[in-house]
Amino acid sequence: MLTIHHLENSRSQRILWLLEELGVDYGIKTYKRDKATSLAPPELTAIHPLGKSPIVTDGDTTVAESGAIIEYLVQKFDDGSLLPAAGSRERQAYTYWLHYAEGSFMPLMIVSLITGRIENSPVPFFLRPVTRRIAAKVRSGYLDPNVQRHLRFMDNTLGKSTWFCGDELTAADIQMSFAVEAAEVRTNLSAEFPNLRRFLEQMRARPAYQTALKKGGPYALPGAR
Ligand SMILES: N[C@@H](CCC(=O)N[C@@H](CS)C(=O)NCC(=O)O)C(=O)O
Repeated sequence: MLTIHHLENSRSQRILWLLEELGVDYGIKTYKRDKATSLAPPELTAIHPLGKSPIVTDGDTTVAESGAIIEYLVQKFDDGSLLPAAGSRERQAYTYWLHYAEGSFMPLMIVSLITGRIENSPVPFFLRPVTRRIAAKVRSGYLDPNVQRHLRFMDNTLGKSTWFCGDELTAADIQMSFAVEAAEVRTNLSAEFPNLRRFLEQMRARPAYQTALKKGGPYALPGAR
């Protein structure tokens, strides 16, 4: 049976959503984060050397990396509903957003998470102005302008169609779901970005998303501030 190696409160939640949309029979092996460090437990490295989640095992095949897992599952199980037709404009958009989520946007969310940790780290009081200053410099000089540009870009895209690649849900939207959820907790997704808010609402309204949440257990992403 196909197994998803699912780390609690993590991007593997979107693979559960995809599996539910596809109607695939699968098993879940859940892993808990270390309470102090939030890192994945060492057992995951027995499944894949990097020890990150998601990982899917299917017979003697092991697939890691969300985008690669999505491609594997769509190729194997999709009947054409979550993958736009080859050669279409929607397909080009699909390839773009499938890569963009982890390739361009998530690195910014990781920098945001780390910057927040530096800001809030328990350092001796005389060092606090220094760590705060470093964090503020990263935010003003790099993070904030880049994040704003990306949020505007994503929001503008969703201003032109219901989903990222057109008016139908695709597996690239499922890949993007975690990116937008991370933005929700790590940035001010203010009224300035109404289409991103609508995206979150419409994906959360899908029965498959809700079933995946029930199966995956508690799901809360750490914020940055
Ligand atoms: N680009 C990879 C990222 C994998 C990743 O960093 N997963 C996180 C979960 S959100 C993880 O396993 N973190 C625990 C750790 O680093 O120990 C993917 O999309 O699969």
